[in-house]
Amino acid sequence: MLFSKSFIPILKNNPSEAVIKSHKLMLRTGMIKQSSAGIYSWLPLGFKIMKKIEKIVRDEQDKIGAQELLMPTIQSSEIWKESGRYEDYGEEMLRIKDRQNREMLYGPTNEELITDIFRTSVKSYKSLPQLLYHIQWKFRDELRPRFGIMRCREFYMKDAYSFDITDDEAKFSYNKFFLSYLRTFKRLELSAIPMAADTGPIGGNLSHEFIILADTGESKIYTDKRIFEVNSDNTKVNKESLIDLRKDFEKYYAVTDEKYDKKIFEKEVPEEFRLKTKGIEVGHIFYFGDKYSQAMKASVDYQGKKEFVRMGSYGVGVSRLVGAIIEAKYNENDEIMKWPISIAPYECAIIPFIDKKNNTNLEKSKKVYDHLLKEGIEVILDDTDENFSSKIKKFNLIGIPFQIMIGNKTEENSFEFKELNENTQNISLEKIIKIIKNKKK
Ligand code: 5CA
Repeated sequence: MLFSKSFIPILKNNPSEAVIKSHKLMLRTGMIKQSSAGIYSWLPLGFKIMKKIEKIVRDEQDKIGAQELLMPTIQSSEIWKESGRYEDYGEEMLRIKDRQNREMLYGPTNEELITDIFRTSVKSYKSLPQLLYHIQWKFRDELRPRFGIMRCREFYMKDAYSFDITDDEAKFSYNKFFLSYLRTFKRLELSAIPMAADTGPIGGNLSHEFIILADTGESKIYTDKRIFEVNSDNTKVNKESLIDLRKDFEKYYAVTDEKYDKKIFEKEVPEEFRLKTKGIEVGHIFYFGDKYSQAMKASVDYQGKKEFVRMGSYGVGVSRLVGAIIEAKYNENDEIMKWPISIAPYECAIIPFIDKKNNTNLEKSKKVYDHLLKEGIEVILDDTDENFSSKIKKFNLIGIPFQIMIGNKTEENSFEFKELNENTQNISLEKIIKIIKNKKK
């Protein structure tokens, strides 16, 4: 991409309406544009990042054997009346009438719709377990949308649903998602901790929120610091290993506000390990047994009778993750953002010093650009005649992890090269390519 042709509407200063750093940076670098309260357009830079996050989320769902489908954003009120949630959901649900005066709604979540799909198609326990997911826009008419895309009204979510025959099997499914979430957040270079949580309007009695620590987070958390040391690498996807994994985490106190009990916290956690802080909820998983299957009559043939299936649901805030990663990675004082390479909008920026009278630097840059593209590196070349130091500032904000600077002193095959937050080095193009490719592995 040539910067002159890109659609990245950068603002000179931080926008005054934003209070947290992710919101400021997203508006400033033209990642999003508000269209009305809590509703945003995703501009190319922000959209590219979100799509890369989505790909990692999808990949980890596929790895535990979940199958992707796509349900619509607009749902009929009928199925919500069956489950009993049509009234319960209250004003957060956006209700719409079509031209036949039928009551419709913009889906805030999909337990009902997936249960309806399941019950019309699956008849025997032999088809279980079924793990189904989709990645789709949701709408919740939040009373106070704020912090940009962190708490907005229209957001992009991965929601998965599991169907099993027994409690034991259903918990195995739950634990598969538990592991897949740890893996997903690790690939996004986030340290997310699973915390015992309330189930709210989704229901059930087993639930974990996955929280990343951030002062600007809206969830209050109480935890034993030793939970950060738990290692989930090399966990196999079998019942025993997954039960052990849950136990490894659950031996440490880690709860959200609604579950907090001061007495238990102080009894279970030695003082030096106590941590009371705030965090951002990036994922939430629930086990609710036959709550929906019974209400909506979703049963399968099992041992000569009809048995209501046991269900769980599993959400990741794909659009919220964009903001959460900025909260975790953006150094606001130095105005340097560094995206993990796996989700960076571009992997490398070429930043030439451009002299209007002499275009040798631009020509050198274009050669490097072509070479990197041929090597499969995603690259953006700043061919504008903005001054060099503001170009550097701009790329520090955009957060592309590698920069190549090209000036009058650049020699034949020795380039000023830097990984953000590291020192500059003068090295050959071959070495640069090697470093970037290594990082991508
Ligand atoms: N049906 C369940 C699981 S699929 C469910 O809806 N869970 S949830 O309500 O916890 O939402 C899942 C994830 O979506 C949350 O963990 C959060 O990361 C994200 N999310 C929820 N509400 C918003 C919002 N208003 N703005 C941005 N992201 C949100």
